[in-house]
Amino acid sequence: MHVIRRKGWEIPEREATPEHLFLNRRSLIKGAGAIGAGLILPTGLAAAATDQYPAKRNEAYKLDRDLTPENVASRYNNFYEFGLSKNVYTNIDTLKPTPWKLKIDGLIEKPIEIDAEDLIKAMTLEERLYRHRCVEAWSMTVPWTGFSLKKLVDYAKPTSAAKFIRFETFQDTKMAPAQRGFFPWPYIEAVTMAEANNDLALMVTGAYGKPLAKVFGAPLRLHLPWKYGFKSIKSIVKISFVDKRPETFWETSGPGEYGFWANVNPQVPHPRWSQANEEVIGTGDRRPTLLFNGYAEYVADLYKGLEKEKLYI
Ligand SMILES: Nc1nc2c(c(=O)[nH]1)N[C@H]1C(S)=C(S)[C@@H](COP(=O)(O)O)O[C@H]1N2
Ligand SMILES: [Mo]
Repeated sequence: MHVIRRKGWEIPEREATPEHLFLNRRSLIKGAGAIGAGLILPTGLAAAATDQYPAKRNEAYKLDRDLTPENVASRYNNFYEFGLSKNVYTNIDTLKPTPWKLKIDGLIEKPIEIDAEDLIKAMTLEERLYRHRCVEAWSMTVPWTGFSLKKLVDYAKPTSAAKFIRFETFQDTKMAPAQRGFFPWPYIEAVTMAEANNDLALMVTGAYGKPLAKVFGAPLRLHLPWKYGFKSIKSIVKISFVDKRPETFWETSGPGEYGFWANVNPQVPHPRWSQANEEVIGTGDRRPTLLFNGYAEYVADLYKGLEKEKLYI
């Protein structure tokens, strides 16, 4: 079920959807079907935290296009824990984002366990308008609310041995029956410490002026707007500071197609499709894709000296 009408020349879903190489779609969808249809409701919101919304907009982050309407962005989602189609909003009722234990561990002063709600309350939130570019060659623009990942780094107090941050999503087949399927659950993502300390890296707690809806990865997700969307891990339960580069969910699932760096680059095609342009969801338009998704001035320096790495898959 799609809100977007595709034109003949657009990438067919079956080619642009990464999982197709790796699994039998049917078996997973059967699992997801058991959840039943539900409406998208901003449930699980921390009542005490809602006075943080809407947060003041940080005007430093400018857009070159319109915002994607909320009813479009919240009905076209990738969240494979809830199945492989874009209509996650129909079967995400079982996600329970409150209470939500978050662990922060690894190479830090001392391990932390905190309820996500308490962490969020302790932070000053801001709104940022960001572009989001999925590796499947579609994009949208969302007013996210959150705090810099850098603030979380300060809060965690890593030792100088920490070189990467590893993020992990929940694993719970009661909340997400589709996790019985084929993939190497839980969903894992990671960044270097330099990337984590870049201004753009955002811990997201809300969208569209409200605490995060479940489909967006409540109660806490990451957004890295210069990278393909799969780096922006949802519904995080554990954040670990480590000295070795972690293996990520998509690298493990499809190493020939998805890498650690995943920076947006229109000139480096995916093995099965071009990345030169993107469908702007909800508009019927395609636009040329921008290097680093248009954020090169913020992030290009991060990759000096790493030219031998596969920076763009
Ligand atoms: N835990 C988890 N995080 C995830 C995903 C997922 O399947 N599971 N999908 C990723 C992909 S491919 C994209 S494009 C974005 C989609 O975010 P959105 O639904 O807010 O647009 O979430 C990313 N984070
Ligand atoms: Mo994506």
